[in-house]
Amino acid sequence: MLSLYYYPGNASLFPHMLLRELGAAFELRLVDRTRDAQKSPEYLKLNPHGRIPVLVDGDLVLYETAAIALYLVDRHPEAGLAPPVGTPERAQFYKWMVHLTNTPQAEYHAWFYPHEHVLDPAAAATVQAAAGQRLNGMFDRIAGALGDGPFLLGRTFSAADLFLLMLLRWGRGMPRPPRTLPALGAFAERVLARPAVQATFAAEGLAAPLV
Ligand SMILES: N[C@@H](CCC(=O)N[C@@H](CS)C(=O)NCC(=O)O)C(=O)O
Repeated sequence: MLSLYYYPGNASLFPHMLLRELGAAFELRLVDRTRDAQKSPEYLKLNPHGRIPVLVDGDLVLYETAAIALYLVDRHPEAGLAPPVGTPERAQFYKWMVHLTNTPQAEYHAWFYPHEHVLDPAAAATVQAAAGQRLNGMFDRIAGALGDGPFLLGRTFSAADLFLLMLLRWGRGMPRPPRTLPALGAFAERVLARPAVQATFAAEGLAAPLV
């Protein structure tokens, strides 16, 4: 049985959606961020960085959202949530997985936690505003690449689309939420309509607005 250590709406949302899309048997283990459980000695044994999520599969303990997703799609090739290994389509899938994790996902850290990016607390507001501008540019370019899609890889739905949905959700409180870009708004509706995605949001108790 797989165990996913999660907190509602956190980076664990993506692997949680993916587990449901794959039809895998798994259990959820709440990491109570309200009590800083992600920094507890027990949790730090799973992820010394004190970050959510972690996936446990038998003896395997895995952190980093993108790595967890890549592992899961490889374990369930029959689900077709990633193109076959060694194909140009698989290369594009890797591109999106890596881009989403090291560009918008990383930038969100400066948006949500600007005080961790400054030595002078007075500079935090400027750092946050700059992160917001950079995120806007990133989502403009993602929207341009997506076009009418309907998905990041074109006609084929993949795990990368779940990743993008989570990142769109994280921007729902920004001055210009990414869903306001027509291509991204239509994409979000498309992915949110999937039964596994709806089940995930319900299980995490996430209420509207979802993105
Ligand atoms: N690169 C990591 C980042 C994970 C991450 O930053 N998770 C956040 C929640 S979205 C977290 O655990 N924050 C708690 C903390 O930093 O104390 C991944 O993708 O797994």
